[in-house]
Amino acid sequence: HHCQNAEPGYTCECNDGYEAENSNLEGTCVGECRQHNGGCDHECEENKYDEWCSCHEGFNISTDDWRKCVDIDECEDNTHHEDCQTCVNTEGSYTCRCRYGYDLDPITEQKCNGELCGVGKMGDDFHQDCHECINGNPGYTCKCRSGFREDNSNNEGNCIGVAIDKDCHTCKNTQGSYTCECDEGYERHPNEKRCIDVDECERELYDVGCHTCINLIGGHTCLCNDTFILDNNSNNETCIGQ
Ligand SMILES: [Ca+2]
Ligand SMILES: [Ca+2]
Repeated sequence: HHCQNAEPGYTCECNDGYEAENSNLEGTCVGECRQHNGGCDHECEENKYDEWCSCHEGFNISTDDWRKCVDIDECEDNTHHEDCQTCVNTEGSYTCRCRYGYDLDPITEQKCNGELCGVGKMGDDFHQDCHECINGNPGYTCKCRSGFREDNSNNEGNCIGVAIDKDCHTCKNTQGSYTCECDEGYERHPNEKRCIDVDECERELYDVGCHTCINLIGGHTCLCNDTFILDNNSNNETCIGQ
């Protein structure tokens, strides 16, 4: 700190807390780094003029105390990797929480790797019944060939059979599509894959003993003339005399 000419070289007088070391021609003042690590949390550094503390990677010198090291919150100061979906600060570092369909990079643990469709294995990373895998965020969705519908309801998109109308009574699978068979009293809609009621009255598909035909969904019944009643034994589709 203060040098005096000497023979040979020079000697030093040091500030409080420092010791002169004149074992070589370059007299230096040795501070407390050699003793209690200079009070530094991490590293104590010094030269012949001064001493200072430095911190390991991921830490900064505290603004309150130059000896103290404080964790850098990489999440707060946005120095984390942009592919880190949810940044999680840790002491001296940070890691990431990844959304469904993404994995934490095993080497850095500081980004999320996704792209299930491009790099994934069919049947493993994405559903084997996914005809055309499209990377989503999160996960993926599927585009399906005609005759199939997309089921992305469970984050595990796939293409399932066909969209069966609830009014298709008995669905019969065909190559790439399906057809419907209908219960008695119904027939296939001329243009749509569903079953519709047959109007027996309009088509005169009723018994001669049915005095006034009344159409019902899935069947029909009759109004009977005076002194006649519906015949339960004929499914209420004819009138019998009392
Ligand atoms: Ca940190
Ligand atoms: Ca009917």
